[in-house]
Amino acid sequence: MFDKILIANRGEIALRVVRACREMGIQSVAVHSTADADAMHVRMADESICVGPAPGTDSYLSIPSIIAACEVTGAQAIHPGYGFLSENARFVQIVEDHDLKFIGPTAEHINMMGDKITAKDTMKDLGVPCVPGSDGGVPDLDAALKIGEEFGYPVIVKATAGGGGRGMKVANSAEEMKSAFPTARSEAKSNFGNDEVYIEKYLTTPRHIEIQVFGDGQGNAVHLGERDCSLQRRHQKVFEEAPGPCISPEERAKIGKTCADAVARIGYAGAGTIEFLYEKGEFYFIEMNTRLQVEHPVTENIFGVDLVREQIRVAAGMPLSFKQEDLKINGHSIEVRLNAERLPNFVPCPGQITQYHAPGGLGVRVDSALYDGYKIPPYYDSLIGKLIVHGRDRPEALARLNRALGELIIDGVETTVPLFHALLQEKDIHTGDYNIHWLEKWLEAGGLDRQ
Ligand code: MV4
Repeated sequence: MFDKILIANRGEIALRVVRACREMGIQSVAVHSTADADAMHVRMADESICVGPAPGTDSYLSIPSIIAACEVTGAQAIHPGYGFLSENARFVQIVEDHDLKFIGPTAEHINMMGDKITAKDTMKDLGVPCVPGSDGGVPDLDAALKIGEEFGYPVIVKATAGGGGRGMKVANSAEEMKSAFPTARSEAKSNFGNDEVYIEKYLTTPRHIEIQVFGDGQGNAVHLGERDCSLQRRHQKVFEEAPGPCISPEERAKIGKTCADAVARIGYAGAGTIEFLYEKGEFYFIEMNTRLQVEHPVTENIFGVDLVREQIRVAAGMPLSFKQEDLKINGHSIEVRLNAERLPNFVPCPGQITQYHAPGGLGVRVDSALYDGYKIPPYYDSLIGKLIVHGRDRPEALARLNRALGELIIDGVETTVPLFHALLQEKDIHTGDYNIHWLEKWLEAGGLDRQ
């Protein structure tokens, strides 16, 4: 096992990794920008080192600075958290070239899933159900129009180098395809430096269901069920839950086994998330994320496992500490993202926290790097914490979320907390009757005003 791990991240996720390290008896090294010298992750780690000026590109994303920080502190492994360098295959290669361990999958697997056409081809070959559409890249408008006729409109044109909602164009007719295709292509070229695009049947009212998988890098893998992350605004998740309110135990076992078998076959190492659209009882693969996700705590809650601890064990060459048959779901968990943003337009709202009080009690977890007097810098993502509740069933989790939100105090900046109070008034949230468009439609209809 490693003696010392460097955490190439900030905020709540850096703190999350510090906690796993401490429980495992591993020394932790925080890195920070000049703007984060007073950050909680720096205070809580065993050591810290400055890696550059405030902008992320000059600090948390600076590969030479992160590698140098490992050499200076004697860290043997790097945990990337999410975002920043977590899915950067070039970084992983450089880490390995310096005889350090990257806590995550190989550069090869990151590249495979980073290219969305390759990811889909791979998954299809492994028996994972995919959205019907083009067989790989679509070279020109003529070919695009043929695909449109074959599968029927609406279809969606996606950049192979895109993902997470970036670089997509919907075409409702052949006429619309005449502009959607060239636009998608030129936007892909300018945004990603790669103009290759593919086409899928556009699913109009799906849910976003993602399967948590975990591989040991030796050909063994398990799944840890699904999360429903359909409540999103502009591809930013705001509310996530596990298990999915609409997924039966039989469906879970079937899609879960398909996913676990797929990642086992490719020899995948560490945590991964296989994203699906789910409509009318069918799963359609869209993308795989090769990192630990923001919403991993809901899965940890219902399975009673520490996913960061498992990531570290697997990176150190140890086996998974559980087998598929050990993994049983206990209750229901919901996460809400606490962002320093001003409603109703979700405008980032950095500034000083004048008062902070975290809720507590049975079934309440707060993953946050906030403290009284903390000054949220304007340079990074607006996520300032996550409130995660666990109950014996979904109604209990919702009641506990309501109770915990009532105890939470964050003063000095505006946050997304009022959004969750409003959502908890909605019948559809209580029945679980929502899809990927529900939140944006509700916001447009003035959902926030009708409290
Ligand atoms: C789709 C789709 C409908 N049909 N693909 C958006 C993010 C990226 N991961 C994939 N996305 C979508 N792909 C087909 N064939 C609708 C979306 C989509 C979406 C997906 C998940 C969660 C929220 C979303 C919001 C808008 C569109």
